[in-house]
Amino acid sequence: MSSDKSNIDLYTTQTPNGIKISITLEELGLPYNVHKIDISKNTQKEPFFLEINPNGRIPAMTDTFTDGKPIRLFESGSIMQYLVARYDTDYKISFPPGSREFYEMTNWLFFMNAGVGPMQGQANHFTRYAPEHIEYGVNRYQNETRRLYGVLDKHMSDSKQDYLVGNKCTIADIAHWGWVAAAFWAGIDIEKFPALKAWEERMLARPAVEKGRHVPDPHRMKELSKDKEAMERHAAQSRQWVQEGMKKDAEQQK
Ligand SMILES: N[C@@H](CCC(=O)N[C@@H](CS)C(=O)NCC(=O)O)C(=O)O
Repeated sequence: MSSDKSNIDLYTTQTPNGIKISITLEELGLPYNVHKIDISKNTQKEPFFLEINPNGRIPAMTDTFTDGKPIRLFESGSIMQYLVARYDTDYKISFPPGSREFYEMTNWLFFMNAGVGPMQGQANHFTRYAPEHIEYGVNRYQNETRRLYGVLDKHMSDSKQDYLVGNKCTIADIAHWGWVAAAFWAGIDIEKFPALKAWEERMLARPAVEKGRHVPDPHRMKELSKDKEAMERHAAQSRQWVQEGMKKDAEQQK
């Protein structure tokens, strides 16, 4: 039996990595079931979830593959590549495999997933979640994130196009959006990157970004960025479970 129809279950949390997938699904107009994974309660480390993503991190996804059997997907970049390869047959948010633009889109997708995501994630960690202020860690990761933002800003400003590749919103743009929209959380001032800021706002005006960013919970980064007390409360709550999760992970490796 073969299946061309989607049967998508998305396991996610409302984070920059999680909303990459809900926004992609909304852009493609695909139906999907959402399973909220509470990372503050370590649900991502439960056996049922590790069957889908052995790395114990969101986002993860299952679908019925073309052979009619279930397929699991993990790593946000891999999930996005799967979704466009299988369902974006009109190249609404991608380019034909083998084309020049396809490889340029892949360049920026990997730039996000191996560069901006990990560096900004560590900047978040040292700026918001570390139990003590470690100047070296804060500087190292904020500076590296700023450097990467500078690369993006220059690219947007030099190309004079609306999106990262070929003047079309693709998975490369979608992958970056949630991170750039949360720059302040890592201590990065987006005003210093005007072309990138304009791109971030252009992306937000897209109906699929507006819909997908609120999965599975409301995206509150814009509001949070204007409220210092709420920021501190949010950081304190997150710090607690991030530290507990790290302790559990370390104990398991002993
Ligand atoms: N490289 C992974 C990163 C995934 C990731 O770090 N997810 C975070 C949330 S944004 C997570 O699940 N954290 C829970 C944990 O660290 O246990 C991807 O792109 O999918």
